[in-house]
Amino acid sequence: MKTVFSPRHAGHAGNVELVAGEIVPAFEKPSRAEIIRKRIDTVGLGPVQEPDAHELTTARKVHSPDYIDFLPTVYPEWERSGRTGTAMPFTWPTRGLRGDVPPKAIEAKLGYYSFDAGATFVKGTWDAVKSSHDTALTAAGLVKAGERAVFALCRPPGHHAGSNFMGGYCFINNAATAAQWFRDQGARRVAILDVDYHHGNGTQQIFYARSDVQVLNLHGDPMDEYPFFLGHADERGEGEGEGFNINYPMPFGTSWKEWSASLDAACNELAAFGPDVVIVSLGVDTFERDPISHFKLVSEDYPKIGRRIAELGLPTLFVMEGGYAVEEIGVNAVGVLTGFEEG
Ligand code: SP5
Ligand code: ZN
Repeated sequence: MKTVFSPRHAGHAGNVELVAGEIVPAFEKPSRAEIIRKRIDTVGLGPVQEPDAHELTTARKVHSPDYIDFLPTVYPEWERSGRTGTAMPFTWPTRGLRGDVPPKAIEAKLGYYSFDAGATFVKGTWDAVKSSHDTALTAAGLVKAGERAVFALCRPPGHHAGSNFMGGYCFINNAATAAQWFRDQGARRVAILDVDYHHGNGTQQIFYARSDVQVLNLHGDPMDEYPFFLGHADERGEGEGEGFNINYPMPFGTSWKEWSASLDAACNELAAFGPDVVIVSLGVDTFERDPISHFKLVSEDYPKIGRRIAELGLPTLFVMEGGYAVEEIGVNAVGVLTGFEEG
């Protein structure tokens, strides 16, 4: 399997996050991608290439153009306003406030275009975000050109980014952008299978009213788990999109037996939809020792995920999302891919 990977992800480094009242180093850090990259060589998964630069025209179809224009301006504006360090939102236009007036001040814009404080900026963030976007589209191009499956080793991840909001370490929704790109290239239907521990709230929101992109999400129950405010089983799409969004929320402590039953159900729905291509939002934060998650998958389970997806017999684009148990992230993420290749 070919991999697309950009060393430019490393510019998005040194960020901090707020956890239970304390500022700590962000869990989403460069070593995640580097360890996966090394594991690809260790197991001999296949060649690794850098992405080609892509225009943001496709991203502007799944995100609002003003949101895409905002992202590269954040850190320069943050510095112009006299600040240093990590740029992070801290004021949001919630219920009863004016969320319809785009503000001028950078700290207000950060809140206007986010749902939490988890998407933070340093100097190299925009360049890394753009390289992650380019990685997904370059990998999509290889699938279109006939590869059975390609791995987009994206960093930062994307599935929490919605049409006009960032959050949860995500800025541009790489999987959604790739789905739109496949549609524009003539794919009639595209399925996104999101196996990250957290609900892909951005991906759901982007495609919620569409019937051409099916979105399937396996995740921690939003009654108890981040991102909390979306991802319930009764969210099935709206209008044209009714029936094309399917959620599989699961309780803390879920292990392979129950998790794989949801994966099976999702794969059956996916097969019935009959897409031309599958995009897997590949998070491995379902792992038993993930520091911020509560599922109980073990390393031996990840190849089984790949084998189940391979059974679909469809062209497949794997897009890297979350996973914070850094020591095992290479074994687990690449395990899915080797499992797929054996399947
Ligand atoms: C792409 C992705 O996986 N994003 C996840 C963002 C999660 N951010 C919120 C994390 C809340 C962590 N709870 C603290 C537990 C630390 N012991
Ligand atoms: Zn996650």
